[in-house]
Amino acid sequence: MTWLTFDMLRASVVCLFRRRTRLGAFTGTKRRVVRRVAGLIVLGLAAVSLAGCWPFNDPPTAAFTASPLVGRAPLTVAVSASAAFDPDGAIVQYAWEFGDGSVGVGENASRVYAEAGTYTVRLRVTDDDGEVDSSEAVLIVLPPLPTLPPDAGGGVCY
Ligand SMILES: [Ca+2]
Repeated sequence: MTWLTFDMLRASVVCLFRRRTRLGAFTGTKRRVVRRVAGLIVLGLAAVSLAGCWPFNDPPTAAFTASPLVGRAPLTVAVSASAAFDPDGAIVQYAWEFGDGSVGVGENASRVYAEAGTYTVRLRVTDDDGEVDSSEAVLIVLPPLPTLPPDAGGGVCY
């Protein structure tokens, strides 16, 4: 019986990189053991890669819709991140900044803008490996329509 020695294991690793090795020092059964160990190492690395254990991560993509993008105050805007995705996992966090100092969480949210102005809404998504992506959209909130004074006398206005 041939035992796997440190020299044989080292020769197997060296053999993987196609460098000159002391494989010639082994004969017969020992040479076959070295080649089999090298083959097992290659198969092990391939199995780990295929199982997704290799430490690679595809980043998420932040995409969202906001509706409406323009309107008069007070304007209620609904945002949805249903178009955001992670190609090799899942999105675990949705964070919103509404551009007026307020924030929100969740795939869907809404915000009422009471003041006229231009606001930048930002979505930030985090995937299950902790990688982050963000996206922005600009909203325009117009001043409210002026309110007409009530008709004082019920007369005819010219
Ligand atoms: Ca990912």
